[in-house]
Amino acid sequence: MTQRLRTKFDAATARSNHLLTPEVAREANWGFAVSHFAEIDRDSDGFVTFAEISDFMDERSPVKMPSEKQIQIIE
Ligand SMILES: [Ca+2]
Repeated sequence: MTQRLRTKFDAATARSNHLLTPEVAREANWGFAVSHFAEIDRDSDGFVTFAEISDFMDERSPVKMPSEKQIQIIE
């Protein structure tokens, strides 16, 4: 998942110094990044870094692992 995201991000930002902007996302036909840009860009500086989109994807992942602290082992 992260590797695929990395590949997509790198491909999209190859000519933009590894920073994603709405224009770069649009040129790459990356609709998801275009439509969620404001949410992904947490510090609202107009650029999405890989760390930002990676965090965003982790948080909205449907297979998010429950916290280990919440798992009770029944003996
Ligand atoms: Ca940002």
